[in-house]
Amino acid sequence: MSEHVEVPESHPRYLSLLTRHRIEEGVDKGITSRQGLIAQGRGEAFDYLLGERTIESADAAERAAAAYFLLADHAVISVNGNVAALCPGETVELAEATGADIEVNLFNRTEERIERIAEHMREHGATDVKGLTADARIPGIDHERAKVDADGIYDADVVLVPLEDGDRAEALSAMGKTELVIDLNPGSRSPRTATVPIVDNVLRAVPNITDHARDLADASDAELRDIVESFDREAALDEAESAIRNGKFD
Ligand code: PTJ
Repeated sequence: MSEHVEVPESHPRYLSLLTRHRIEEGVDKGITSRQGLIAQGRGEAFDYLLGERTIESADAAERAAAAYFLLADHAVISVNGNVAALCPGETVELAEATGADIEVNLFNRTEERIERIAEHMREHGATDVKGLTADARIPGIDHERAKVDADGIYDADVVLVPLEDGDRAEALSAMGKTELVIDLNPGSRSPRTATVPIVDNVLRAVPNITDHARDLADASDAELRDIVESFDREAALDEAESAIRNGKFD
């Protein structure tokens, strides 16, 4: 069991410590995999170098993601053990603001963990959680992340995949889906494959996409299309890389 530590909000590393605590709790509750701890450490290092802020190009990517959500016929938010531990309520809010489905999809898949995550999402207000049927397969993947719901990710035209592994990102893109990827490492295969690479912490990115979606709720399809067409994915990746390489320690 993780030790319970009260972190004062005035602590300079408050958010980072709170995030670690949430991931630890996720592992204790059987929601997050132990590999999720390692993924969190990797993400934290990139976030530190980015200055733990949403850079301008990430905000533009988040606005483009919101526009894609609103233009979609069927959007799905893919949830893994880290996302469920870090931002369950915020993920439900994003689904509500955009009309997207929520589907649990795991790299280290066990039926028990799928059930626990679905229950955890329901406790945070989700009404329908997909991923339990797993009656379709993403072609070209030979691990557990290939298992999806036929009326969920398999059918979707737009999929948000936070903290993805590169294999599935490539396979989803080969299926012709619009992929919105949140990943703090701009060098990872998944943001490099994504239609919209969002180089930001999932904790900041998810609520910011929701804010943009609410802001764009009355926009016409022409305005939304204009936003997605003017988004430059290569420039977003370059800017994120340069922010990381040239950032200054405070
Ligand atoms: O719950 P499961 O079984 O589906 O497993 C989920 C993890 C994340 C463990 C699994 O997909 C995995 O091993 O992922 P990787 O290959 O470690 O990739 C995780 C990526 O997410 C890395 O590029 C990290 O930099 C990034 N990352 C980690 N924490 C965050 C993050 N990106 C955004 N926000 C974060 N908080």
